Amino acid sequence: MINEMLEERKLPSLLVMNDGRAVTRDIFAERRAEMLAILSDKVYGKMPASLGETTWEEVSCESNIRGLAQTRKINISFPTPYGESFTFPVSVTIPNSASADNKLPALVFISFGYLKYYPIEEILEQNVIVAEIQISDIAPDSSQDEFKEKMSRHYFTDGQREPDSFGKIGMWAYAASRVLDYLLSLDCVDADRVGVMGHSRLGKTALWAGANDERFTHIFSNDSGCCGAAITRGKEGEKIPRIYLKFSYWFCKNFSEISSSVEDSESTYFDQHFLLACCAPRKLYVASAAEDTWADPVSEYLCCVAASPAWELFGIDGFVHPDNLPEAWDRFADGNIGYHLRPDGHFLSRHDWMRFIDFLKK
Ligand code: GTR
Repeated sequence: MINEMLEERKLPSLLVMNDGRAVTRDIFAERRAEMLAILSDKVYGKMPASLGETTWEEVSCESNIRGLAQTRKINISFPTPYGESFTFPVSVTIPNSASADNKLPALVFISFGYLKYYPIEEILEQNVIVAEIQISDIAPDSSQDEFKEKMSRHYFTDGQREPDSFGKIGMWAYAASRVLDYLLSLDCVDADRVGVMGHSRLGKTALWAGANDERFTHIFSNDSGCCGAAITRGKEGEKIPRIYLKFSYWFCKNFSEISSSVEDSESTYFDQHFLLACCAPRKLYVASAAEDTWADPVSEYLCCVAASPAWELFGIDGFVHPDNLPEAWDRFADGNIGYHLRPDGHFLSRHDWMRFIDFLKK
């Protein structure tokens, strides 16, 4: 049943190189580079090359959460093309149990800054380090700044972007990688379990961060929908022309070219399973919500199925799932792609967090 549903979406092939060669495990790295190039060029814009080391400075360190943890406020800086560095804050909460002898998993949480999305006490009780960045510190989530403020000011003269320069999603994702630079310098962080997570537009961002930066071992997307974890062809709810109309600043300028054609399988040669496949063979987790029809849980589920062959190429399980669509409360997390369908609508809940943390700790 699921394969038939997928066939109806008429997706471009994941494991065929642009020149027609079949992709084997030995050349998957080349295929990943091709897929990243397509997504960079047409959707999210190019990630800038690193111009030097990321540095950091601790601004404060306080005991927090009933003495369970400490919260360090750190300013992260990285060099930019015009010579000055760009600095943004991150709040890193580290359970007291963490040490060089007891390394803990860590998560970069790309955040809107709403506390209701962050059950921090329960996360800490699970012995996980969380580094929270707030996107407004990196680039405002709006087109009103005309790409002249915060990080943009260091990349564009008078807000002028090249056709393939990154949009806001790319900037937030780039910043998540700079936080990872910091986390990996801490001897209490388990480098084999460092994830990136975000909800909705920030779920798209977490996927793009994880697709690009292979040091992220676990990638978590919550309700990311259109241009995130949902297949575009045949998608319900939000579609490309609409997302482009309202949120073109999330993407590169070239996105305008595909905004009308991406659902036409003849003229577009990619879909969102390419984005998920760029995370292979690492651990990927996609969470959907049953009533979130704007994001489209069915298209998110099918995208996991469509991306799975990239993992299987490595002789490991990709998405292990039954031959039917999920029901609310279903969770499939035996393979290297995990998935759950929560009841209710579009938000980041305690339930989602706890499933993510299980997967990170597994
Ligand atoms: C919606 C947008 C979605 C999703 C969401 C969010 O308005 O259409 O793509 O990203 O915002 O970020 O909450």
